[in-house]
Amino acid sequence: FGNSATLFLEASQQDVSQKKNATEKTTTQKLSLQKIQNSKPKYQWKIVWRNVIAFLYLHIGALYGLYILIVAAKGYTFLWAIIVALLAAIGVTGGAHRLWAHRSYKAKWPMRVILMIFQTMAFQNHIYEWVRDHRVHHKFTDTDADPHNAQRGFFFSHMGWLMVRKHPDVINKGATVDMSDLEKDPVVVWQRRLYIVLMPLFCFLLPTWVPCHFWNEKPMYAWYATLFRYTLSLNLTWLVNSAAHIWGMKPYDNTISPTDSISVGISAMGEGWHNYHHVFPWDYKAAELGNYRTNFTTAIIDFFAWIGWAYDLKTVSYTMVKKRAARTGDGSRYERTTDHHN
Ligand code: ST9
Ligand code: ZN
Ligand code: ZN
Repeated sequence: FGNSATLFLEASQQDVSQKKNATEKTTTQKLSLQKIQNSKPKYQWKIVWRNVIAFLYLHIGALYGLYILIVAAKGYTFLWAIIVALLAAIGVTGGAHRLWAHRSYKAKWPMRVILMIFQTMAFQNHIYEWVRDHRVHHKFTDTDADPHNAQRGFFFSHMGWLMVRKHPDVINKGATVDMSDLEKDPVVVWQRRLYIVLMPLFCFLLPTWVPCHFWNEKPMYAWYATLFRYTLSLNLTWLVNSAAHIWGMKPYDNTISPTDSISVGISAMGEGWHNYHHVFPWDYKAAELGNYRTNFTTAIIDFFAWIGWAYDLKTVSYTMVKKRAARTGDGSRYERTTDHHN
C-alpha cells in the first residue's frame, strides 16, 4: 500500500511537472518570438543634422554664388567654375562610375590617377565608398537595400538619403557585394587613405585659390563661385538617382524604375540613359548609342582609347539589345514581341 501510495504521488508529481514544462515551453516560445520581433524593430528615420545643416549652407551659398557670378565676379571666374565642374563630372562618370563601379573598360595608371583627382574634385565621397553604394544600388534596385531607393520618393532618392542613417538592409545586404578589385587598386586605396586631405584641397581650396591668384578675384567671390559649382554638380548627379528613376521611357526593361531621359542624359554627361544602363551595366557608353552630344563621357573615354590609355572597352551588340528590348521593353524603341524564343 505504502509503495503504491508513493507511486501515485510520484505519478501525479510527474504529471504536474510535465504540465509545468509545457507551459514553460510555450512561454519561452512566446518570449523568443517576441525577442525576434523586438530585435527587428520597425525602421525609423534617424536624421543626421550635421548633413542637413551642411546641405542648407551649400544651397543658400550656391544661390548667392550664382548671383555673384552674374553681377559681380570676373568672367574668368565663371569660366573656371564651368571647367572645374566638367573635370569633376568626368571623374565621376568616366572614373567612379564606368571604370571603377562597372569595370566597363580598363585604364592605364596615368589615366586612373587623373580620373581619381577629378573624382576628388567632385567630393561625392571617395571612390571606394561611391562604388560600394553604387554597386549595392544596382544589385538591390528599388528595395530597402538600395541606398537611394527611388520607391521612397523624389526627395529621398535625390538628396534625402544623404541626410539620414542608412537602412539596415543597405549595410547587411551591401556586405554581400564584392569589392576586392578596388582593394587591389593602389590608386583607390591611396585616395581613400588620403581623402581627408585630398578632398578639401581639390574640391574647395584649389578651385577657390586659382581665381584669386591668377586674375585677382575677390576671395569671397571665388568662394561663393566654388559653392555654386559644387552644389550644381551634386544636383545634376543626384538627378540620375531621382528623376532618371521616376520620369521617362523604359525601352529595354519595363519592370524596373530606371528610365531613359534625354534631359538628364545631356546634363549628367551621358548618364541619363539609365534604363539601358541598368539592363546592360557593363557597356562603357552607358547608353545604346554613342552619340557624343548626349554622352560627353563616351567621347572622353574614346579619346583616351585613341591615345592608348583606355582599353578593353566593353559594349553590347545590336542584336542582343534588340532581343532584350523586344522581350521586356516598353515598346517605345523596339517593337515588343511575345515570342520569348527569338
Ligand atoms: C554624393 C554621392 O553626393 C552621390 C552618388 C550619386 C550616384 C549617382 C549614380 C549615377 C551614376 C552616374 C553619375 C552621374 C554623374 C553626373 C555628373 C554631372 C555633373 N554596402 O555611410 P555610413 C557599412 S556624396 C556595404 O557612415 P550611416 C560600412 O561598414 C555627397 N556596407 O552609414 C560603413 O563603414 P565604412 C557628399 C555599407 O551611419 C558603415 O556601414 N558626401 C554600405 O548610416 C557606416 O556607413 C556626403 O554628404 C554599403 N552600401 O550614415 C556624406 N554603406 O564606411 C554623406 C555603409 O567604414 N554621408 N556600409 O566601411 C554620410 O554622412 C553618411 O554616409 C550617412 C549615412 C549619414 C548618409
Ligand atoms: Zn540607378
Ligand atoms: Zn551604374
